[in-house]
Amino acid sequence: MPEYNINTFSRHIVAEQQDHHPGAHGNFSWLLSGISLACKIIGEEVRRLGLSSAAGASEGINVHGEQQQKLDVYSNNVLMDCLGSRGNVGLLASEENEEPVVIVEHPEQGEYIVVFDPLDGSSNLDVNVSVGTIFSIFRREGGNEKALASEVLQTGRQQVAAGYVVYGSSTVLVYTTGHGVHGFTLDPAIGTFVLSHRDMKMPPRGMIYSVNEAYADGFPPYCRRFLHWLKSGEDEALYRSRYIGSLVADFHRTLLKGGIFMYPPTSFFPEGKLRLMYEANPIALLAEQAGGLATNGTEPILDLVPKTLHQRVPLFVGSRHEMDKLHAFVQRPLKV
Ligand code: FDP
Repeated sequence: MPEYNINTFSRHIVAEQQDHHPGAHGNFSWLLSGISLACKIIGEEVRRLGLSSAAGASEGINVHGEQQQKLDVYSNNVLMDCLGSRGNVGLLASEENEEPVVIVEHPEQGEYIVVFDPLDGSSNLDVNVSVGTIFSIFRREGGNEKALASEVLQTGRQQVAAGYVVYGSSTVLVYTTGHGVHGFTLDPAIGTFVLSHRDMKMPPRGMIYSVNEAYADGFPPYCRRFLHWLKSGEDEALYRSRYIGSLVADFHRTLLKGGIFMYPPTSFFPEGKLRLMYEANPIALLAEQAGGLATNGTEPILDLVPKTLHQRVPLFVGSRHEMDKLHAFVQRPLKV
């Protein structure tokens, strides 16, 4: 009989649980399988977009005043349903909802919090560019006097897991529970995520920088100086530029090939555009776990204390070499 060895996402998370939490009852694995199910459903709709009625803008404007796509709303509903029915999720917080949704009030039953961006990069949908889902998982702190909704406001270091799914030329799920970063490719023939990238490491140095250069005149001086250095050819570095404008896809490339992705403060977005809780935090945990780094220019993203669910943050993420170079251009020393 031919040898057969298929390592699926479910099998991998159960093995991780046995290795690192032998006493666990499988609640966490059950939660992650809810995310994988939701992302398969969303991925299928993304693939059929030009054919289905889910194409185009919805009538709604989201909490940030942005035009929602029908698929943003659909993806949000799918995740709310798949995670809300697991029985162990206490709170769900999404880019598309102003406030966190309380699913199970009691922290001992609803022991997890999931924060997510259901469809990141969705302004690229109508031109067939890769989009993604990003998620971040926390444990409920419980037993304190805080309002339920504010339990979500934990630092990135407190994440128990984070990951994303990129709906690109293939559908790839990348996640970490703090024991390395692992990538799984959806095998459409069997409808299962199969381990394809074990223990991913970001190269210590890359040859690509990624930023929306159209805003460069509005960047702080240290960013402009760093950008100038990237293009100078000094240090035997011949950088190429790549910017998709879809965070998950831009980060996925940075994880695999190294280099740096930046969304600095701009004149239009003085605090940066990206969101701390459901964009920067999960990306930062993955980057650190893969040997890279993510900061807001001066502090590691994972150390920032969130004040609100939808707060924005400047994001610089990438290989150690490029991140060190960037910080050398920042006036204030980095507090790492
Ligand atoms: P989008 O608005 O299409 O959802 O935060 C959202 C995001 O995309 C990121 O995915 C992307 O990196 C960024 O915005 C792109 O912003 P710019 O168009 O300003 O470059």
